[in-house]
Amino acid sequence: MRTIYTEAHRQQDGGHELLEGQFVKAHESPSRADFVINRVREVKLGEVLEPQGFSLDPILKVHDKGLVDFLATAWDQWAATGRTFDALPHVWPVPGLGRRLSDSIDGKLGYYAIDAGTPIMKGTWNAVKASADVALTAQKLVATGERAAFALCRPPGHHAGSDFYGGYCFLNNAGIAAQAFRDQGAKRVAILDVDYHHGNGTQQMFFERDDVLTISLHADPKQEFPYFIGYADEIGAGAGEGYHMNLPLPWGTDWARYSEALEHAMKRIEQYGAEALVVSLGLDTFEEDPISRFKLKQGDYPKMGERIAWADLPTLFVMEGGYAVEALGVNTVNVLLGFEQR
Ligand code: FKS
Ligand code: ZN
Repeated sequence: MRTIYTEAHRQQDGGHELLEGQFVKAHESPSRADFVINRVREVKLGEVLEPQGFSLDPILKVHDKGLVDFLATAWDQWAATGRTFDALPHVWPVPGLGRRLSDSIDGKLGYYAIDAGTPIMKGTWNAVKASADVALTAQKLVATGERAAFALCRPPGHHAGSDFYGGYCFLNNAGIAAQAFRDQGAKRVAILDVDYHHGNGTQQMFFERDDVLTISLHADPKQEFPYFIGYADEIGAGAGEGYHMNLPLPWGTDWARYSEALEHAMKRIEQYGAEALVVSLGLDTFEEDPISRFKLKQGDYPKMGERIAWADLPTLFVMEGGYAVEALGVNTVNVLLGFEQR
């Protein structure tokens, strides 16, 4: 399978994130992609190609212009106040406070961001736009006949919704790609999210739609970020009722338990009759992940890839999370090799 990758991701290189009350070194770092691309090359997974440059149109199909304009200009607005460090929000429009869009960059950051873990710096927009281009380029390969492709996106995307960013994500690469499949004629598209964290942005984007089935397997929001969403009773609304599925799993989940949920998800995707599958591929379900609490092992990832392949669908893998960086390359490529085995 071919991989789409660009060095532009390096321009997203946050210093610190606010994690459980402390400023810690950002987990979502450029070295993550280095380990993955090195492993792709080491096992000769396939050709590695640069992304094409797309216009903003495919992004604006799923994201509000307000968010996109904000992301494109946020650093300049921040820097104009004389600040030389990363931009983070510190106040949020919770219900009861109102939600007016202030002229102040601090007001705007809180308006669009869901957390204080997602720093914006000078190169953020370049990296974010390039990451979406990576997804769109890989999507095109699959839409034009390749069985599968790997979009080595960084920064990740599944926490970003139509009008908000956060959780290390700015634009929803998987959602943008799924919409592109639709616009190119696929009647039904499925998104399977196997990142450890709930794909809240993807859920929000497609919640009222039946043409994109969204399924997320993740740590129970009773215990884990993003806390406020990701529960099993959220099944879609309006025309989308029955077309979203959350499979929350407890801390300590191992392959035995995980694979049952995956089986359930894959059966639903097969029954849905999807014409294309987008996989939000996070590897933070790994037992050694520093911010997560599942117990998947290195040898479980080929089995995950193999099960996904059984659906026999044109499949686009989109990189999401995974913070045990030294194992990230092996684990990611293990899923892709397992997929190809079938
Ligand atoms: C809870 C702290 C959580 C934020 C976690 C963000 C996870 C991001 C991700 C993505 F794929 F988007 F990168 N802090 N104890 O892995 O889901
Ligand atoms: Zn994650």
